[in-house]
Amino acid sequence: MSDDRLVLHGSFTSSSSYKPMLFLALAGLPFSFRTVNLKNGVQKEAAHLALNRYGQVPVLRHRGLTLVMSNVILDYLARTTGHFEPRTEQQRWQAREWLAWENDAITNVARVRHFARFRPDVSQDIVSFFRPQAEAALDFADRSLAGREWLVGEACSIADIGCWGRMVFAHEGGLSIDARPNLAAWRARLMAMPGFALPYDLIPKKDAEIAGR
Ligand SMILES: N[C@@H](CCC(=O)N[C@@H](CS)C(=O)NCC(=O)O)C(=O)O
Repeated sequence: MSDDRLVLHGSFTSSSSYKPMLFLALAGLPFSFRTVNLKNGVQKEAAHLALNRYGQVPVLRHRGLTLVMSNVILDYLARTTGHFEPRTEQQRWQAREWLAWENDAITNVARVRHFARFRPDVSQDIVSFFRPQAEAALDFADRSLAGREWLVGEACSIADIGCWGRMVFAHEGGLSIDARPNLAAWRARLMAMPGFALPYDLIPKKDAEIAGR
């Protein structure tokens, strides 16, 4: 396979995998998808740990590079392809600021969903602990979108893809986008973009070659 081909390793249940996957789908870029079965613990096997020392997905391989952490991958994709990169330097930094905030705050949405959906074996007190932080993160994003279409500048950027990508499973944790009008309108704008799909429709359950458009 050519070194120039983007290869994304991920899982269909993973919001972190959805983020770069959505970027590639919206950009219409061709790439190869390699599925990592989280349920079977493939992410902790030696072959995967050699790619991602944290034993997680996603991983992006490109031109001899191996990149991990979904927001680092979004940063790389924006820099190397030019898609979803804001126009001015100030905006480009601001987009990275949103990604850093996302990793601090919207991660709580992913935690609520993770423990509510995948860990019925542990006390659900943990969900009660993270829920207020998840609600606060969604409220902050909702307020930030008041009177504007996108988080940064006048067009969709990696800030929007990163923040939306990690809140996409909010409903699986009993959290509501619908109850937040600015977030709901922003989600509708994202959903109207060519190539948009929700994770279970977008991320293959098997290895796949994606043609792009
Ligand atoms: N900060 C990381 C988080 C990655 C992450 O939590 N990945 C999850 C799926 S969303 C995973 O691989 N979980 C399996 C495990 O930790 O064993 C990123 O943004 O990429």
